[in-house]
Amino acid sequence: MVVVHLVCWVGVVNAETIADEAVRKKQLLNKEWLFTKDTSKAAWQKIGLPHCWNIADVMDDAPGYYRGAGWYKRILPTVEKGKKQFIYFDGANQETTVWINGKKTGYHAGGYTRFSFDITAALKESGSNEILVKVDNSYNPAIPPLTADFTFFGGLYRNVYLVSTDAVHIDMNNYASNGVYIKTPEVSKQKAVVEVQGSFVNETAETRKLQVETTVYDSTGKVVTRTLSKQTAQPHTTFDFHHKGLTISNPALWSPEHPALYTITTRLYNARTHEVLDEVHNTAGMRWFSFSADSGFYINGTPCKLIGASRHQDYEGMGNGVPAAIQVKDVEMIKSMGCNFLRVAHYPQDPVILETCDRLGLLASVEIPVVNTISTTDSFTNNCLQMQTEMIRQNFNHPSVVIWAYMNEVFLRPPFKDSTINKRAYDSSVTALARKLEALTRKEDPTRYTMIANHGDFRRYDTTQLTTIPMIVGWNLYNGWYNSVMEDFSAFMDKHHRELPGKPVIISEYGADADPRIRSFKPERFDKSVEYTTLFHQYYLCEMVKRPFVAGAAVWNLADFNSETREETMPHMNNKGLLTYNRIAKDPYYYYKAALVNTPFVKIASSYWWQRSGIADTDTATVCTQPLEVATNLTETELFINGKSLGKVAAVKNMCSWKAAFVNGDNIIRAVGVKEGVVCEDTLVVQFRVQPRSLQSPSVPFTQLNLQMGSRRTYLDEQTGEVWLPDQPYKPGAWGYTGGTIFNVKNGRQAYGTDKAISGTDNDPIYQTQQTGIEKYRLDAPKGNYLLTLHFAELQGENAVALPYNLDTSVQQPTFQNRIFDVAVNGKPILENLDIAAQYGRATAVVQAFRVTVTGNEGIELLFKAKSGQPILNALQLKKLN
Ligand code: GCB
Repeated sequence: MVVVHLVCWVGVVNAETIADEAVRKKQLLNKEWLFTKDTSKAAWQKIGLPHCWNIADVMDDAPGYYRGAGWYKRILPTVEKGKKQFIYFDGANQETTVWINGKKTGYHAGGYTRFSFDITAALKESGSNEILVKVDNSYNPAIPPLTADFTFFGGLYRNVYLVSTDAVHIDMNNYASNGVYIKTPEVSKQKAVVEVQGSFVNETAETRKLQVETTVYDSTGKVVTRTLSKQTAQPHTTFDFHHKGLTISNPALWSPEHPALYTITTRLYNARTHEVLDEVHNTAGMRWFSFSADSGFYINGTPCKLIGASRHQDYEGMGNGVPAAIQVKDVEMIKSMGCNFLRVAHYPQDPVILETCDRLGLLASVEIPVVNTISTTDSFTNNCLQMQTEMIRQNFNHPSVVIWAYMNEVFLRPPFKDSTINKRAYDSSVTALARKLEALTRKEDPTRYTMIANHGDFRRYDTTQLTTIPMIVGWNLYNGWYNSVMEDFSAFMDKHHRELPGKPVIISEYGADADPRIRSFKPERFDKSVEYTTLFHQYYLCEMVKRPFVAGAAVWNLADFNSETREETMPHMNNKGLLTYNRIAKDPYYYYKAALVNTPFVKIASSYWWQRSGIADTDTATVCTQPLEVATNLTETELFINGKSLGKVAAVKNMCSWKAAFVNGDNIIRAVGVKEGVVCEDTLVVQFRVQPRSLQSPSVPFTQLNLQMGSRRTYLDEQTGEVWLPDQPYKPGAWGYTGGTIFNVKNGRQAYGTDKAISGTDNDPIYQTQQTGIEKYRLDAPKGNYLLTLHFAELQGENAVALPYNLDTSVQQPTFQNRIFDVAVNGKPILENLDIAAQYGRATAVVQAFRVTVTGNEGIELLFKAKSGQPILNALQLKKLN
């Protein structure tokens, strides 16, 4: 390589608008692909990109999903003679091999970074050119991630495009970056100094006289400054250029509030003819920033607490093959929540993500997917280094990026079960890998900070120096969720500050699961209720805000995401999202918005919870009183239900709460706040089913009752709109159980029923709790014909597993005890010798429905008779037929 030092001049600036990258031709190749998993069967199927082949199998009851090869082929567009042709992949998971006209032209390892190949030599000058691509998402011990709490969806799931250039062009062979790197070595309010560096290539057989020009345009397209260098380029040679000292006076600074962008264009000219041979545009932002161990993050000299979320890239019904517009919306949702930070976790994502961060003013941390564990091999190390280089070079110019990160909880799943691995040797391999990645990152980009995200085992990461090697320590903390109590979170942050006084800190993760179908008036850890998660976030945010040394925090996670191995209430999903899998806001999203935005904000927090049910306040009442919360940044708001004011209530931690009396049917809720004379309001229609307290109630005639045994939460079946209520001990005139205890897989410690998925149903929660040892169930139903449905599932046994990421392993599973029992209704046997485990299997939904007629005052009485072990009941539904 010939390194050329050139004299630059900063020219007189003229008004001029920015042209597109008109010289090189970029063609999107997302259509007309054929796909198959099995080339031998020739079952090619027409598809378009983005494409993901695991959409269905990650959601079914069978464990696992297809991890193997997928083949794609298509005919390439006609190529212009004499041009260079490069094929670009924005991402394919995870190993990709490319053949052009049967000739192998490239291989890439890694599922989340871009890659490109020069395919010119393999193309035919006439006739059609076929591209065949093999993508393979099999486990490969040399490629991170090896394990993780997310699904390794296979497919050609991002854009593919063909770029054709002149034989003299800006370097296309630099880790799929655009070959131009922008630095701002000096930025102040008065002046910004820009440096542009890159390479260009003369792939012709002739010597060429060339010019490289850098032009800086402001956001209106006006030229701010320009520089030019000249080079006589020998045949088949690559040249570096380095344009220094481009100065912008009184620059428009880039910040979360004012994300001013400049465009920097690099043009390569034929010096003789002034023909433009190649051209690349980059956006750039003028800003400076720093992290302090005592006072957090600063941008342009101003303190700025980084508050945001992490984002996974998958979406309901699409896996990882998500169109750009939907991805952009995710970033917009973070911004509109009032955040200024995005942790792009656990891997680099689609280019539109950081482009949108630049545009909206979100600061970003990006990382490679070294998650849970590492392989101690050279090939693994090399792949990590390659990914880190790709990530940095491909995203170098984004002003939004302030952190390059490279490890996440690498001591969570160490491979000690493999007896060939010695703990001490493993620890030192992790340290060595961290050192290599740190050194590489600092060399590649001395202008950003580095970070490793650790789980809450302080000593483990400290003794292995993972708290010393990076510039920022990230802690993923789940006190009050996976372990201990919320208050331990505050203690942990203080411990960091005390014991690692020189280290800036970011809470790189915190969160709790909220299954949007589950609600509770007595929220508790692990119940999966939205209410518990809202309390969790209120606590965490307030505690972080109190501590200036905490530079920032990212909620885990922006949206629910697929993690195929997870079980729990919504199998295969991680429900820590502030948004659902299809991006509907849950209450905590509105809590954050209320806490973070400055413009007046009033929102009925539980807008997702518009189908409700509850028991009437008294035996004769027609209403049911339940809490209702409004998220706001005003000091107080007023709530109206069906036109009646419930009064003004002061906000506590950005929430106002009332007890609202709901009537049967539609309830119109209106929340109103006023700030400086401006009225801000929100409305919601809640469909409420008032459940009579007494089944004989004349005021609310009985129609239907859905009960979950052993449960303290309500559950909405989103398909039927039926709400399942917690059960109760028998109350005369009403209903309830006699005998037995609430099933708890961990003997009363920290679990909520079982967290094992239940096969044969989508309504897992109604089967996951249970009354064990039940003797009798009585419903004082009035005269009539009924459909009585009993739901059972065997929850005990060695198959029941703890939450996959539960760090508390101290609790033991009870051993399986066989159970056989009979059930009779009003003296008539309806189920005999029911042996659920033997007849249906464990953790499987069993539904038994019966018609029951009540002729007088006898009601409905179920008797459970044990033949062996203890009888159980998981849920019960009673519907009045006539
Ligand atoms: C973590 C991991 C993340 C998981 C998350 C969870 O600490 O970094 O990948 O998804 O916890 O929800 O368990």
